[in-house]
Amino acid sequence: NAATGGGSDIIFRSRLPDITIPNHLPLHTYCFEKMLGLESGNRPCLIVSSTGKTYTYVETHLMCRRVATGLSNLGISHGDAIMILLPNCPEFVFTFMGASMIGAISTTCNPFYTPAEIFKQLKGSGAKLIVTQSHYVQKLRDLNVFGKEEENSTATPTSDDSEEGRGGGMGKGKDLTVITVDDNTPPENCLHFSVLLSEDSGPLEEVQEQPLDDDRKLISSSRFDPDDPVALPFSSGTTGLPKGVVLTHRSLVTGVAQLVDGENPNLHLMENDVVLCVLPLFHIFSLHSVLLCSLRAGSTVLLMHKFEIGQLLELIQRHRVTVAAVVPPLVLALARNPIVQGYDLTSLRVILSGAAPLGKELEDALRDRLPHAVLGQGYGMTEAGPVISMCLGYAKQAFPTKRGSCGTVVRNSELKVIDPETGSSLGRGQHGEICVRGQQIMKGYLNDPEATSRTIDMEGWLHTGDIGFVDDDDEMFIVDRLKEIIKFKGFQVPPAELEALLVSHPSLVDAAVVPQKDEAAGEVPVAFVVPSKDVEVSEEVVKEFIAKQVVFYKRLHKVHFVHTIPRSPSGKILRRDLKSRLAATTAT
Ligand code: 4UV
Repeated sequence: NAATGGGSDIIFRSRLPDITIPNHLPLHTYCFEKMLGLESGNRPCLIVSSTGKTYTYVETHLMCRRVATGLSNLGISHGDAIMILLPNCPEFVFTFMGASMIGAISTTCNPFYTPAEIFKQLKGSGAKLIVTQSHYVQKLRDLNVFGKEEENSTATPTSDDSEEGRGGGMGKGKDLTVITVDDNTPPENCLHFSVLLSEDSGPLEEVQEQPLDDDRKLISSSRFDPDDPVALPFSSGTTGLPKGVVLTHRSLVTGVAQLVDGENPNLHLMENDVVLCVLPLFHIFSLHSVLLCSLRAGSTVLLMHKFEIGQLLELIQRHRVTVAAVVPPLVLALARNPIVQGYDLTSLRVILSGAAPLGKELEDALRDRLPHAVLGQGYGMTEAGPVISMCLGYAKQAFPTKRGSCGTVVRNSELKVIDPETGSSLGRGQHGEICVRGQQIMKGYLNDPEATSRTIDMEGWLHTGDIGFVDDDDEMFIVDRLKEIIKFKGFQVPPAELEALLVSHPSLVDAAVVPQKDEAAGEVPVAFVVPSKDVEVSEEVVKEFIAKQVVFYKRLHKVHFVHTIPRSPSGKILRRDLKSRLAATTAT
């Protein structure tokens, strides 16, 4: 029985035994550890779906090392942050792993973001270099990040950022290097990715595990601490604006090992697996559970630049894809789109859905279509490093699982369910807030100790803001969300960000944004706004005002005009009231 009462807490654990995890290693050393040998080194590591170009493990590792040297030559060193502003492509992988090799930190950013959204992440992360594609460079020009020559010729990012955008921090631009990866000549003031690949740059001082018996290494410039940050994705967590989530080498190595290491791995990936990488690598689900897990296991990653159902089906058929990580809207497409029947998808043996709730009917529908595949869910959160629970049907020696389950807590980790009011821990079948503890969780939010201590308590428990329960077979079910976040097709929509934009409109005095259920997207953001006295403002104007400033999935789907926003005595928006008001209006 995996539930034990440690002190007064009822703690749930995996059905798989704990394993030894080499989380003293740097992430890149750990990921490439098994695959650089004579035989395995020539196995395919990355396939670029648009061109069919393949990189073996040895080639991939070499490219990562060259990029590490190149970054270093451009002045990036241990502890520096760089931004990866790219769709899925091999350069994403080379840059991320190359940065890891020199102890630098990658902040991964959505290239579809508006200039203002990119700017906030750039400023928040303190990134010194950006790797992107030529056609996103204009967004950076709008931010005035290119220094003197362009200082007077660009637009301000947004009304609320304009001062910082022009004056301080990133806006100065002189310290920022922009690198483009496409074949074209790089735009003005940018460098081409090939500058990172020069071969005559001398030996690389790769960060290495700290040898206990070698004093020379201790004084080398490549000092490495497993608690150094390596990735800095942004997430709004349980409340507020997006924040930098500090994931260290130790957290990511632990997280990957919890899934793919051990005699009976929870997610059994093999060298002959072809793993579909269609979910964006800038999100932690794909970065961790597709890319890093595949590298460690020696599988092949099929990189898809963007989602298009016909192309996706064709690729699964052509490359005999065996493992697919998906989000519920993709399950919907696979289960319901009639064109699916025209393709041979029998190679698929594992379908992993995550990042948002998967309806049981949808699960059944896909299972009917693909009876030979194991369909299940993983439940994760950027801050949790990221995987909290994973379907045990994917284990080498699989366990039976139930529909609707989000898996079982991963090994080498503890989970408890608490009463959100009292904080006391609850037993099986009881609904409460999910909390998780283990070496995989984030170190904290970057430069935000307050938000960190609100999320990770004194005993090391990370409070997820999700409501769920654990059943008699140790399976987890998520039933609700305490926290503010809205999930549009698995993408985060932080209400606080939209509310701040709404109240910056001269005709609005107060605003609240809540999720509304939606068949295709799961949830969509809708706003309640209070207009200024005697001012006429239309729904279209408000929608357009937001649409101009945010990425497509944060756009408002409906605006309700109200006299007041319900708030608690302390001023907190009573979101539940608004959500039930919404449920009542949509029901009629
Ligand atoms: O921070 P985030 O955007 O993070 C994620 C990560 C999901 C992952 C990661 C690795 C995996 O292997 C995997 O299977 C899934 O989504 O958003 C975190 C919030 O998303 C909701 C929940 O509210 C989290 O706190 N969420 C994530 N997965 C599920 C989910 C799920 N399976 N069912 C319901 N809600």
